[in-house]
Amino acid sequence: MGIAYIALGANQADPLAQVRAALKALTRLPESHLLQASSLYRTAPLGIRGQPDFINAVARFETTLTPHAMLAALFDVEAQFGRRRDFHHAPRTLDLDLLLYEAQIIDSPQLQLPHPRMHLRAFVIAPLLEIAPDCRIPGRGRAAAWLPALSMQHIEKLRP
Ligand code: PH2
Ligand code: MG
Ligand code: MG
Repeated sequence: MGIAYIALGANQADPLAQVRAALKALTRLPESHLLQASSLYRTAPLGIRGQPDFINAVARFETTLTPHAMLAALFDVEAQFGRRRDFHHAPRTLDLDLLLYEAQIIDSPQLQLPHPRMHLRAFVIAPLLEIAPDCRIPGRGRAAAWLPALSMQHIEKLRP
């Protein structure tokens, strides 16, 4: 049994509805229990130009899936939501990224844990801190310590 954190993101085809529907779909993730979800955030695209704003959120799960099995289950949900992998950073109806799994450090071709760029992304760190204020990122220290450096990234917490 492990605790895992997942980031949700969408910037196509009514992203607000996509992320809401994805949270509902994630309550049916095999061998897993959705414990808590953050607010939804409207966020400016980071590292990509000329794309619409994203809706992002983070959720915490308890699971008996292994990290790789969880990744495969997340790909299944992305596919259900019509995700196409046309090119790197293509606009997406739904992106589900495994951020953390317990304090595991994994560096395989399919999966890197912790997510290698999570500490550089306000759209991950802010929602993560909302549901896990004391969260630590293996190798990077307290998640909260990264937030000040990300203050120029535009994110807006949406009302429930
Ligand atoms: N995801 C990316 C790249 N850039 N920017 C925002 N605001 N939100 C995302 O989810 C996002 C991004 C790659 O997956
Ligand atoms: Mg992804
Ligand atoms: Mg991503």
